[in-house]
Amino acid sequence: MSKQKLSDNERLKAQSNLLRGTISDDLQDQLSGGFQGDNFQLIRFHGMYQQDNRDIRQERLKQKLEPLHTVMLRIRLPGGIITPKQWLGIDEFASIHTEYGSIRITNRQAVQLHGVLKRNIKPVHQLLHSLGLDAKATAGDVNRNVLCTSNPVESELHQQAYEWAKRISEHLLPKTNAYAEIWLDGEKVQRDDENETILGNTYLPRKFKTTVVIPPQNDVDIHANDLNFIAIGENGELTGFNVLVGGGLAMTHGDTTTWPRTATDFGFVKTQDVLKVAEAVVSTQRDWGNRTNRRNAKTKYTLERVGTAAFKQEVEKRAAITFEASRPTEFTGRGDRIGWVAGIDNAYHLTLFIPSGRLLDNEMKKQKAGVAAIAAVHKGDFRLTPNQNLIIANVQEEDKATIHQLAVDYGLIDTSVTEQRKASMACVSFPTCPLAMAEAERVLPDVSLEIERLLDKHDIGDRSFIFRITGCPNGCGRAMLAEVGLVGRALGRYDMYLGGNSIGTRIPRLFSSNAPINQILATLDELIGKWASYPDTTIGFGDFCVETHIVLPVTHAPEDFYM
Ligand code: SRM
Ligand code: SF4
Repeated sequence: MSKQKLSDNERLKAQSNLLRGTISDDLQDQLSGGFQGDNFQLIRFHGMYQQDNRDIRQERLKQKLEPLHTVMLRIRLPGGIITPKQWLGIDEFASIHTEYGSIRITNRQAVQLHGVLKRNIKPVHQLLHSLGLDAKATAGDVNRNVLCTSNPVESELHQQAYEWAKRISEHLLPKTNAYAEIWLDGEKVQRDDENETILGNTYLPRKFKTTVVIPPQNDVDIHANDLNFIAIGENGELTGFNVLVGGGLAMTHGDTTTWPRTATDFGFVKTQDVLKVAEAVVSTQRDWGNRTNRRNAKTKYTLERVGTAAFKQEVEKRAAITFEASRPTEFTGRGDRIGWVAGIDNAYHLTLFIPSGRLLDNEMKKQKAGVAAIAAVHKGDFRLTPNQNLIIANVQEEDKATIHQLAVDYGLIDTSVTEQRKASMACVSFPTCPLAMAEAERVLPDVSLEIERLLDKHDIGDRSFIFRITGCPNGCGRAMLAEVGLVGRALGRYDMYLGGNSIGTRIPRLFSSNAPINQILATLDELIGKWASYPDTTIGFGDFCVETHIVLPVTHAPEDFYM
């Protein structure tokens, strides 16, 4: 492989002077709203993507205007925890200085601000800094925002697990001073003082994703991630983690050298070895990952190419540890428990269902204003969930009524939301995502309504299945871990995958290709009808599809994925 030509991103990283490029010069050029040349890619390492509004792109082209360039900025929040004060700062910026005026909770527990004009980019980074936040490494070929199971009631382990998510995130951050210099007017440092010992001077071959998860919840969807730490506790004390490596969901239509893959179990490690193991997995992928073909550059492909045993052995060597046998664990679900729950610490937590994580005020709803109103009085914290919802966490008994009333007043509590709707997810897609092939977030409400009608029609309105739509095969909506997953092909047309399971441990299989939504719904009508009349009424829809041979299970992707 070393003889093959490196991908252009490798040149770009090598020539970037540790991620500085000429971003500062580009910032001065207010004639163009965009970033030029390598800087277009380099700003990603600083948490930003250049975008334009695709709804008005053609119109601007007709008028011979440059696309209205803005950036989408992604804020790093390990474990998704944010204080009310930080939220209020972001909320004000989103209202005044972004094209869409929205806050988007992502399915990796981060916040995205869409439509930030060039002149507002430096101010927003400075604002984040003043709030104790940053956008470091939320994009680019680095370790991204580290996820942690969000439900604080689930176990006494949450605080300990969350601390690990934060530590792993900090430990694996780029060490370059570029972010401080460019955005925070930080002092320039001597290049010799910057040492990218973990990521290397050309960073990773591709994006890298890490989670910390507390069974029985698999809300973080471990199999979408390169590196996972499954918390193991004894009597409320965290003793260590089972480590899983090499998950990932993206593929490319028509390219069978790309596929989704579940992560491989490497074994158990004690807490004292966590950072060593994280570093060893990252550095093995750094050195062994494919730097010639970005389509095959993620850890999942490295594992398949070198073999899982060889990769694991190398990690053990680098971390100077031996994995013990994984401890038994069981996942039972992935969803959020919407509504109030009592925590173990005499505090209460209110999980709000936020459709596709989009907080936006308009004539119909004022949910963004509602969260801001809660933030103004809330003394606990907020937690963003990997299902794009929001938890008002650590509410004291005496404050419960106030918070509840605010949530009701602003339409943040809607008891009519069905279990099916709660089990559904979509990626952002149009109008901001430049890679979108089909709608996702914007069609989810209508498609969900139709699915609810089908469940009612077959008298099983009390049942639900994990349903996800993703606007292209990059798979951001994690459709490739759904019981029914739609993957965009073209406007209005989707591939339908069936046979994932409710706990997210099985990849679904292609059932129909390039179909319009009405055809997909007609197929679902028939299949849901069969599910409704199946004697075992406890079986999930994905398992039903496998058990009745509607699809063959994918037992070992990649081998049997394209069968
Ligand atoms: Fe993603 C690229 C949105 C989670 C796989 N993703 C993008 C971009 C930045 C488009 C781009 O490159 O220009 C999208 C921005 C759209 C917009 O306008 O906001 C985008 N991805 C999202 C989010 C916001 C979806 C959401 O609705 O929540 C999620 C942000 C997470 C975060 O906070 O960091 C998001 N993306 C995912 C996931 C799911 C996950 O990680 O749990 C995946 C599949 C898992 C995986 O990585 O295998 C995912 N996104 C991708 C890929 C394909 C990567 C690959 O392996 O080939 C791309 C394209 C790329 O990297 O080249 C991509
Ligand atoms: Fe965009 Fe595709 Fe990701 Fe959806 S899946 S946000 S369309 S890159």
